[in-house]
Amino acid sequence: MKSTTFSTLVLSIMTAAGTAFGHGTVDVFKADGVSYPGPLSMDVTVASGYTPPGNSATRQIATLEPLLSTQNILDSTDMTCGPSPSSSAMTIAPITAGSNMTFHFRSGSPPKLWPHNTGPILTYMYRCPTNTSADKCIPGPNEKGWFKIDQQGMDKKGIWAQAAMMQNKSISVPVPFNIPNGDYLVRHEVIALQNAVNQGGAEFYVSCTQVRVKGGSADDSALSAADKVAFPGAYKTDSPGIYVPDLDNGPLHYDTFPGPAVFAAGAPQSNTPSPTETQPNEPTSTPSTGAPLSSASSDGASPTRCTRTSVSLPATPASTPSATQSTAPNQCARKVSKRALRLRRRMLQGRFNPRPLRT
Ligand SMILES: [Cu+2]
Repeated sequence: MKSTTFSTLVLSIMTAAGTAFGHGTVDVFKADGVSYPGPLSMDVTVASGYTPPGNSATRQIATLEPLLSTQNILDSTDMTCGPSPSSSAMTIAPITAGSNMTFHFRSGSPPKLWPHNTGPILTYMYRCPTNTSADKCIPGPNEKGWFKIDQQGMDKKGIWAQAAMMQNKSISVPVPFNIPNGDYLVRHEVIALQNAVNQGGAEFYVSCTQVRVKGGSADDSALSAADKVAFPGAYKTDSPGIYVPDLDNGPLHYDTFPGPAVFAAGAPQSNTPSPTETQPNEPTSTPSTGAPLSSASSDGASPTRCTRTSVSLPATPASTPSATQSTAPNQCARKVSKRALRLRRRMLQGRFNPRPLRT
């Protein structure tokens, strides 16, 4: 079967090319209206005419290649802040509690579009010890100090939050309104699941950004209820949400994220979804008052999301209610499966057409 062999060869070449030009890291981090460049990856040859970033608040990483979800890698210190990161970034970004920070991703240098549209985006924070500024803050590898502040999977239409990144949009992450003032590391984690039908196939893109929170709590009590985990240590190669064996046949939902529940800022009830939206280039400053979030009820009757796998593009920025961990069976899956298949077929037919990269 010559043609089959040829196709396989072409696929291999495409995969290799995708490896060379794919993957990536933070391009622009934005907080309190200020944009900070991402770090220059150490494995990227600087093209002529390309100016390396200046005052990055994000720690440099050794490579744009992903961390794969083998147990060895998940147990390595690369899972803390990315592959062999620098111990410090150039600056510390001030950020107001209750506001949104945004992450824009690139692939390669000079920047190209983020290449993946399948998988969730998770964000953690680590409170630096008293009198340790964020640029000198090094979490211990077994230290349970990371709490999850956000997770974005799919919206009700089955659009992955990550699909917006492939459309050159930024991902908006709300900073809890009542976390203690002071210095933190923000651990941002994009998980690409397109190969997650096999254990070890998920790709992790991890970064640590140095921030200084103001406008939050004066004391530390708010964090006492947070479910804190260690990186490495929080994930297993077969964790639900990392190993997704039925990805290609479904799942038509993604309702179990890896890691702990999202820290609920000041909310006594644990099932209040925090509104997380992908809002390109517009970090909205919406200090939360601690009142129950209206989106829970206005969104629809059920806190269970209609979620499914899809490779389609959002017509509008995806709005992803990021509820706390839910393993409830998804009642919407069957209803939307036909549409998911249609969207997937459309993608395969090559109608996918990302907008040109911004300059
Ligand atoms: Cu990749």
